[in-house]
Amino acid sequence: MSMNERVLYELAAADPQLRFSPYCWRVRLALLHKGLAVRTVAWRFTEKEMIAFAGTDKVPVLVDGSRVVHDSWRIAEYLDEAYPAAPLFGDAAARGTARFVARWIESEIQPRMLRMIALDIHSRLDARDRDYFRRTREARLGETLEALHASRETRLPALRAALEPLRRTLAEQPFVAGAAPRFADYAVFGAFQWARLMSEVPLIEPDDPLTAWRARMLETFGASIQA
Ligand SMILES: N[C@@H](CCC(=O)N[C@@H](CS)C(=O)NCC(=O)O)C(=O)O
Repeated sequence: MSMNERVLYELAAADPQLRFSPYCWRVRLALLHKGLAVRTVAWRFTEKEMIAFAGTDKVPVLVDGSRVVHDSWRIAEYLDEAYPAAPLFGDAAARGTARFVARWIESEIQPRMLRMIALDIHSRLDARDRDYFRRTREARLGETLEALHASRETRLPALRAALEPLRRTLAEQPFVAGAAPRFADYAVFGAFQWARLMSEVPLIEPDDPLTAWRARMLETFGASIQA
């Protein structure tokens, strides 16, 4: 790896081109936002030694020349510090509110999504990751992947209801951050990208303001996020 190279380690499915981590998508969009080129590396759950140099067992990991940063939020803060043009947050107050959006999505929305798509994720994983994913997620969720899958229709209304704050926001303004997309949008988009790429389950209805927002996001970023 050359000294000035920028590399992003991203979670991949059996198909190495299928990158599905919600946290990795946040960073991919942040880099696009800033117009920074990156080489991405496919990483699997069980390849812990590949990212041990970064002092973590989770992706995303960004290597930017001599800097190594992990954790999507810390990577976003690092990018704004190192490349102030095209800010991901704005001022400190906007960053504070974006933090709330990211933490809300992680704690309230992604766990609900995971319960709906866990078996679909499992079926798309590389063979060497499947046992690890099943063991860790069944322990975390307290049910088998099959049991979660069988009851997912009954949980869909509660997920849609939980999205109401977002729905009301996007009925009043085009993006989560306001007039244009910023990191708060990328935090939300990562979750939907994860679900969309790994499962067929329709989480949002066609006439939902969230559907129109997602279309605006896909339009803004084009082919690079439509995989
Ligand atoms: N707080 C971290 C969370 C990162 C995270 O949970 N990454 C998942 C992929 S979505 C991971 O690498 N998990 C490894 C594992 O479960 O062993 C961030 O925002 O980057």
